[in-house]
Amino acid sequence: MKIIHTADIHLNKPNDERYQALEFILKECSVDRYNIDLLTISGDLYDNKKDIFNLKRALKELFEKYLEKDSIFKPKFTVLIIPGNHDEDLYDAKDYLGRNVELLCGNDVCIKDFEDVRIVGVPFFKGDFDSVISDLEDARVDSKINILMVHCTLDFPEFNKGGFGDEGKYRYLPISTEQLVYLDYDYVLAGHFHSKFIEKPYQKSPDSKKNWFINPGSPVKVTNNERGKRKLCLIDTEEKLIKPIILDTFYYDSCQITFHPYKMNEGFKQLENFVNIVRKDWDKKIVEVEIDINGYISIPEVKFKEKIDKICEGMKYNNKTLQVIELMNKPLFKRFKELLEQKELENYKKDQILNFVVEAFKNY
Ligand SMILES: [Mn+2]
Repeated sequence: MKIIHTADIHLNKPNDERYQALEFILKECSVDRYNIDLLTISGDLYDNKKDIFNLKRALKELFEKYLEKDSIFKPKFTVLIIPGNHDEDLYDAKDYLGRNVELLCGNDVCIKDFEDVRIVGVPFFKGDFDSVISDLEDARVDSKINILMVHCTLDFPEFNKGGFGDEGKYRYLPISTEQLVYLDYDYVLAGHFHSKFIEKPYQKSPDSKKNWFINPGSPVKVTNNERGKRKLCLIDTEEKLIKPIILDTFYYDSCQITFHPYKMNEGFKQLENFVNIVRKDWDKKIVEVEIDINGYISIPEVKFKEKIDKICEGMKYNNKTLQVIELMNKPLFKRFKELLEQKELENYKKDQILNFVVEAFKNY
């Protein structure tokens, strides 16, 4: 079975960047290249209940466009959705979002069977994962590949705070690796951790089968914690393949550049490198860029700004640099620098010392 897995789209209103991201995902699911059977959305499809009525109507149209119009696309995949902590109250078991779109909710544990795969969904609840462990044990079948859909926090070190969008304070539905090992599902298709794509194996013992915990990260920028291009996860259960699909959806990227007065070119080069990486997406208007420039410069401010403007070509930046030409020309500073250069020290150490001296003497 071929699956594309996503979560945390946080839809707000029809036709914004998040909504466009969902359309982008459905397009990806419809292309022959992937030929998928299933799209899984593990929670937080909706952001909040504001405008939910219009949103559901728009969503139904969108799903219909990709799942029902046989002439344009090949609507042969199913969509499975579980509620997350943002949208746990926003579903009604009677909601109809289109053909082959199914909500796994209404019970503590929901089962959807395919030929050789069993999907078990846990709709989000504010409680203890232990309370559903025995249901999940019962739901597992040996004759099939077992896949768990859950919106949760896991005890992996990758799950540090800041990665949950704007809800870093809360640890929703904490699950431990021991619990997952005990349950022994082949794949856990998770959601909730926005910032990073995580694929992590876990197993009962070194010689037992390898299971996978997969968290795709948000497929679109929700907050500035989600940095870099967004991804989906492609899973092929027969080929045992797990692969990120890099998306052209709206994302956020940032850089901080510290200028050193005695090697200005390095700073310009770093900025150029960053701008080159995001330039294409900037032109396509799919990236929000934040550039912070700080440190000390040894060329006149006007010249510096001209150079930065030329590199950034329209991208906005924050310039907090301080010009220290006078200090650089002071005989004492020159002498200190010469002496430092003669020392047998690693270059980065010399930089650190010089920075410290510039910092200490900048006002003299
Ligand atoms: Mn979320």
